[in-house]
Amino acid sequence: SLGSDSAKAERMFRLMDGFLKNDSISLQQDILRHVEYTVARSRFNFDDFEAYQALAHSVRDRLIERSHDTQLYFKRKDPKRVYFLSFEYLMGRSLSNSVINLGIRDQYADALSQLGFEFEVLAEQEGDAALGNGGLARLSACQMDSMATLDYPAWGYGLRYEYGLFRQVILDGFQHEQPDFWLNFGNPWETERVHVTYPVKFYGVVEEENLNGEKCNVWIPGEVVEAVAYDNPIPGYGTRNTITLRLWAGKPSDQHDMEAYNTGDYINAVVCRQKAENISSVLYPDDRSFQGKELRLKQQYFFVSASIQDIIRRFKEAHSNFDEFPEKVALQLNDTHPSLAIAEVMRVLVDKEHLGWNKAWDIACKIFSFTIHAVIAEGLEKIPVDLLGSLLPRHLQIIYEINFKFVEELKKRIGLDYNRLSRMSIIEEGAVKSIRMANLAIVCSHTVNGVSKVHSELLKAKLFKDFYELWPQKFQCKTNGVTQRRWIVVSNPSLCALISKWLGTEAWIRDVDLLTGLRAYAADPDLQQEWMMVKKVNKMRLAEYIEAMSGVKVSLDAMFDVQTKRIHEYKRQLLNILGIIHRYDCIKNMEKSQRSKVVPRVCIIGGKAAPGYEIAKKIIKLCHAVAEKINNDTDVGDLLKLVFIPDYNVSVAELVIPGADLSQHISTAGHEASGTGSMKFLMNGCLLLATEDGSTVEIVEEIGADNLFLFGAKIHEVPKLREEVSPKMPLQCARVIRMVRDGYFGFKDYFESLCDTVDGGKDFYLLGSDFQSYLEAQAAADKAFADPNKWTQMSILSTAGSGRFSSDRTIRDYAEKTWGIEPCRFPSDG
Ligand code: 8GP
Repeated sequence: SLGSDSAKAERMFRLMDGFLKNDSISLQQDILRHVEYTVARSRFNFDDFEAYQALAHSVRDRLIERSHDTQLYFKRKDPKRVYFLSFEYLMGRSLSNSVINLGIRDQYADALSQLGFEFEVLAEQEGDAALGNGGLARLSACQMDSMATLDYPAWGYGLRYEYGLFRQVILDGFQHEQPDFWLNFGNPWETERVHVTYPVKFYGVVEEENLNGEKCNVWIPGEVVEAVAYDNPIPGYGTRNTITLRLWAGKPSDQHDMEAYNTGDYINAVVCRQKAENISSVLYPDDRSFQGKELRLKQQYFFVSASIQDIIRRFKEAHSNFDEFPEKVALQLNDTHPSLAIAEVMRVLVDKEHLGWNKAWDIACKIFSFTIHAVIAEGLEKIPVDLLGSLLPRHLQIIYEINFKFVEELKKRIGLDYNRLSRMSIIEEGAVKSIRMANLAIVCSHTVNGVSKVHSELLKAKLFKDFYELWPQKFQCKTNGVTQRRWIVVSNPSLCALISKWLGTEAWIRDVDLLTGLRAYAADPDLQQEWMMVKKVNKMRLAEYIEAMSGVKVSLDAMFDVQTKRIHEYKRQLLNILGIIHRYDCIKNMEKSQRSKVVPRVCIIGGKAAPGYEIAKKIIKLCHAVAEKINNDTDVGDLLKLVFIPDYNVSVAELVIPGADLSQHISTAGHEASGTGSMKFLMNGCLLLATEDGSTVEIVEEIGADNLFLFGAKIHEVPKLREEVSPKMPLQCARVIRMVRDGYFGFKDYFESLCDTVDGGKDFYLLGSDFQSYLEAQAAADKAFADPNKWTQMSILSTAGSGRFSSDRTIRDYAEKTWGIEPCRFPSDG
């Protein structure tokens, strides 16, 4: 018999022979074992994809060990934890990132080569996990990496969409969307926790009941869906800590089925089962505006309810008194999408835990913090009251109650200023009565964060002015950051090695401020020479990819000028394309003898348009039409090429960013909350051509205005420029628009409405008024590029100044100033 618990543990430990080993032979054995028993292929006959699967499973084993250690340690120490609620995560691939963070990349590469495989080739087999749209979603992924690396006791929560962001396919220059059924070949990283499931209720009615003489509300649901947990390990770098991203999937509830089966409606009962799975099936692909759709609301509540149940269960394992809840729990709302969590926490504390309203509200106000990623009011989520009332009747009551108490309090503070009261109310009256989710989040959260300095100031001065005047102390700024592990170490190994060589240490991978040490060598000819070599190798890799994707051969001597991000009018890809047409026009009209003076360019554009966003789709088509013309013009040759990179995603970004010389971040000032792409390019020594918007303003503070190319109207100038009755269209801009209108690139009628957005009298995004200064910035970039040493020095200084834009800094800031949590590091770095 096994006897006592410790004897049991002892014996199990001996049976398992300690932890998995990371020497070459053990790794080879593990991989082969997974080929044979997990992938179920013969170890004498398996292809690259099967080798990748086996490899991934062997890495996963190691992640699981660490994740168990971490969770046990957290449980023992019982620190305050942060729960990061985000509707979207853009994780991309996991293999390279995992082995690098585990510190066993070289061991794996060696083991694989002994088996006749190349690590890089197998890593290419992995598909992207694209459970998000753009900036916000990739930010969540970067922040998870930092939370793990900095040893914070954190959990990420989200939804396990079966269809991630659509795949972009280009046919004849037009975008088509195809479903991304990313789980087709299984997902080796996740673990389904069949026992971690929670019922999530929808519809039904609320009844008042009498509980020990007190009235209480009981919600009788009309539908119950089970949420099942899928855990994804997030390893930290240089630590054993491995935290968890828990994603929920819909599963039919037995409870609900029984009723249907009992009524004899067997077929309908089975159909109902499928309906449950639909909840988590598809990601909404629009990052522009909220969707007042029932399924979207269902998704939001589904993930919020399951997460809150999980958090409360964990709390109750160690505590019985809810007074301690705020000492143990911080809940971070990543934008408004999870803000139903506020109503849900209130419902659980009041209706189920019977704490009483005031006490419950006091607790809620201490645990929630909120970060907003939007700039304009139109981007804020509003949920029609009727929709919420039918789907979540009890939550609607709770939100009304929160609002009633808030407005009463407000009247005491500001008097009967009805305009202001109605602006601040959580309920918006009007044709469609709605819940303003941002107002709900602000009223309850102890902290409201913007994502860059200018964005945070705009929130205070415009979007949430009324709230700022009421609660100035709530408003903070947490400038975004990105993880240098993914964006240098994984995606640019040659630059990583070069930086470590010159700094004499790899410590910058955890302590990114050390990058400033590169400043001392920025003018050193040896470093410059090596730096240029690294860029060349990365450009070569990118050039091969471009040729494979588009058939266009590009010259490595040309400046690689990149704009990759979601396609939006405010991000002004159209300005870029008009600038390219202008450049083309200039080359065409130049004396042949002058052409040798032109700095050759490869213009690279990539990004997805929301499926229903017509103008954005026309911008993609225009890019292709212009590319077709330019790339086939022998007059122009290598002086100018334009390529559109299809299906831009995280793994494509990992290839594109290290190979860029110049990158464009040219939003109309006041429209980009932060921008995080610029930070990735900056880290990779790419020079920026940018407007003074979002985080660019802070980048300028860090690297100096001399080391990038700024142009365009400033934020405070924008409203005045918009007021001009008929905006001046500079001749050069008018000329290129005319070329498009006249059908120079074909599709005359199709592009008409696109041209109207610029010269149709409104020019809301100020392409016309910024055009001249855009061309000047481009000319300055050409001039700088013509001097390779100068350019390389600026490039080194860009990387050297990028430390402030690491998500490590952002997360430390959140931990200390917003969440009140401390590192909890597993005591070993083995
Ligand atoms: C983005 C902002 O547009 C960008 O400026 C910022 O850098 C990024 O968030 C991270 O803070 N916003 C979104 O991606 C966004 O609102 N997405 C919603 C559709 C989910």
